[in-house]
Amino acid sequence: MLRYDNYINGEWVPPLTCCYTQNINPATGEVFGEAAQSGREDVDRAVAAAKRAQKEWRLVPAPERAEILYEVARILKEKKEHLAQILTSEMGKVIAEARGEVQEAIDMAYYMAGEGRRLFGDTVPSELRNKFAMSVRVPVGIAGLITPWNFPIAIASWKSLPALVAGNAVVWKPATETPFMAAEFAKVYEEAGLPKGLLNVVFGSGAAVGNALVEHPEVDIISFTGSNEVGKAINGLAGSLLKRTSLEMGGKNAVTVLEDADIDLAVDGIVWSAFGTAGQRCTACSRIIVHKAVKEELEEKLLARVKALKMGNGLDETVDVGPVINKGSLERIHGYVQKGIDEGAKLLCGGEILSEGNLSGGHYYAPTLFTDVSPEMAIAREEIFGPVTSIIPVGSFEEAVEVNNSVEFGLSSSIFTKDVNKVFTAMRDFDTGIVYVNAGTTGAEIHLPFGGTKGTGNGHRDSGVAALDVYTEWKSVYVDFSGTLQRAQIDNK
Ligand code: UN1
Repeated sequence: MLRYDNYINGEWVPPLTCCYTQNINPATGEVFGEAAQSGREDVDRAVAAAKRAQKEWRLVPAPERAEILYEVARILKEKKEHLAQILTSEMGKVIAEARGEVQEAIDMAYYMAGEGRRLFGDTVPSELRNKFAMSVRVPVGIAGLITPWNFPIAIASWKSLPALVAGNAVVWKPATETPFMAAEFAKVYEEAGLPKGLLNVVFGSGAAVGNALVEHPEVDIISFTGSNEVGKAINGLAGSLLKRTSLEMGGKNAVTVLEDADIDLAVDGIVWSAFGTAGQRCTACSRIIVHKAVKEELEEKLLARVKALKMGNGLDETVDVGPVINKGSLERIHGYVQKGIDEGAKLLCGGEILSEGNLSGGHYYAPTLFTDVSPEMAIAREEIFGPVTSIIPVGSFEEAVEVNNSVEFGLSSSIFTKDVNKVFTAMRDFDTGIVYVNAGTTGAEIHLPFGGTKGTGNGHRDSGVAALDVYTEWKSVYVDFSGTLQRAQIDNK
């Protein structure tokens, strides 16, 4: 059995609590490892190591820091298949998606390495003679990263790479469900030559390790991806300490299908966005807003495709949908399905926990499609985070926009239409951080900002150049070369 200890100051060290928690393969229910269950003292040690290492790292020229990121990209590429296999065994997503996720981390490493040669500031004309004015980016200090299990390496890369290239040190609490990927990612950094203490991994629960990170006076910024509930709690705690937070939370993303849409293409987009990763993406399509004129055609074609999805262990290349992460998740999803039925939605297929034959022991939920759902129902408002999606019929484009925007989240939305005027109107009026045209709601690329409005986040973005705003402070510098004391804000013209 594998055992994952904490990674602190470049060493693999057991937790001071001496306890470990089991890591379970969601496809089979088998225990295949255990990870440290750390406490506050382990976080203290990691933060102390980060503090020491960052003192020197901030002075290393950014292009030189970036050299290590290029190495990270190269090693990730070399280990891509190995990492993808582990990812599927630990988290459950099908192997093709696991490869795609590792690729997302590779792309992010190349992209952020490039940023090491930019990290642009501004030079501006001074209001006074013989004076120079500019702004530069400086590191925030120590970044506390709290990452989820559904994208255990991609999301960790979105946060750790910009933090490091900008000159910060990192203390990272990965999700308890996916410690193996975190340990493997730390090994990649180690192999790439990242100096000791700049990336520390502390395994353990949110209540113990997460809270300790948020409360630690030497941790300058918390970047979190996860549930709305936890994000709000972090924000409350960090706010009272005047600590910067970057929060990425839920979604209730919709695909809108208008009467002039290419229905086959829309079906492709919906199946991929709703059932890929077993619906466990914060960008997953969990609402389908369809114009009444094409509802029947869409329903029929979609139902045929959903019924044909093959479930099983994601290591089997022919499987379309893998397991969900754990038993608790199965129960939560099933609870939502029950609620949908109780509230009068029509169940077209799915709606059950599967455990027969090759699915026994795993956590499988049948791909589920509801229709005749109204926007007030719980299944149309709350994030389910599983393979469940709902058709909501509407009478017009305007009504579709209204329904799209009626939820508390604002991450991703999509529209299928050939009408260019509606495309641009949707781009403007969909109240989400990401908008797709003639594609599903998933598949954001790392060179653009990732994040959302309303209950999805607090205004910050992961990935893209926007990520640098999370991990840097602006410093404004004035250089006076006049040899006299020139005073600003004095009316001496
Ligand atoms: C998430 O589910 O938290 O856009 C991230 C996408 C992926 C990332 C999803 N690139 O679907």
